[in-house]
Amino acid sequence: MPEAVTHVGSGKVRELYELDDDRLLLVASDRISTFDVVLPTEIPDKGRVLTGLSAFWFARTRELVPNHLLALRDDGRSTECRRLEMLPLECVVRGYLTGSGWKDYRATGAVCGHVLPEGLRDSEQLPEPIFTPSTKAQEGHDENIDRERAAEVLGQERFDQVERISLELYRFASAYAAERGILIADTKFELGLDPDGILVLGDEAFTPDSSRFWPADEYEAGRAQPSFDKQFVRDYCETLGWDKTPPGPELPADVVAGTRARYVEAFERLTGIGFEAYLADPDVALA
Ligand code: Q0Z
Repeated sequence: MPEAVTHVGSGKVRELYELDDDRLLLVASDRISTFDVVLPTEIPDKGRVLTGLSAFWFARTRELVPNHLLALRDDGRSTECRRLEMLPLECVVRGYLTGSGWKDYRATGAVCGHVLPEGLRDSEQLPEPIFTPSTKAQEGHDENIDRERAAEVLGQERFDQVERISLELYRFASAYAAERGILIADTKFELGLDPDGILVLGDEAFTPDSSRFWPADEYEAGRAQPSFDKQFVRDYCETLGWDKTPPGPELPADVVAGTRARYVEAFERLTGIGFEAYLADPDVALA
């Protein structure tokens, strides 16, 4: 990054810089987190895989909703984006019952105000995908909020639009991915407004960090599902008796190599693009 830019934010595995008044630079690192802890060992090319996947989905969903992507840089991990006024909630869509959705369902029979049929099992596909927004926590976990509260925060009309677009995006990407052997169990996006008040998709979209990717050929309701990308890391961490508080463990070379291969496999299956071709020219992801 030769130009002088101001660092404006850090995520667990990404950095955000200001290019000018209207543009941000989003840089995906090779850091990986598991059980909410960032590990000291990086996964080579993970940031490029996630940036390429996000760019691929932005290009393919632009007819559904405009997005913030202005340019992909040659490093394959940095994107120049339009600066938006982000909505004050996370847009979550669930097609399967897992994570906090499964927890809330077991406790109350409902998720974010969606009352669900009785007798659903862990990881079961829902009759219909549901929009389950959450608050943006400064620290710790986002908290699910019900549709009524979300409609108060956004206003009813904007809420209806955000829900409709979120469901359309999920239906499109989950159908596309399922044909390629990957189930997108759930996903989280961030939407923002451009200076004209137009709703724009920001942040990242349908990456394995913003979604749960499950291998379709191993799917079976009634139990927790293996993660497409992080399962080797989780399995290795479980062998250590680590208490899942920082600092996390270093990863051995075979776990790093296996995990890198899974990220590259997800990229290639979903995009149909060879990862080497992406590295040679990231703009192939947009074609
Ligand atoms: C995204 C985040 C990251 C830390 C702000 N187009 C946009 N306009 C305005 N704000 C954002 C975006 Cl993408 C925005 N985040 C999330 C990303 C590091 C926080 F890489 N925060």
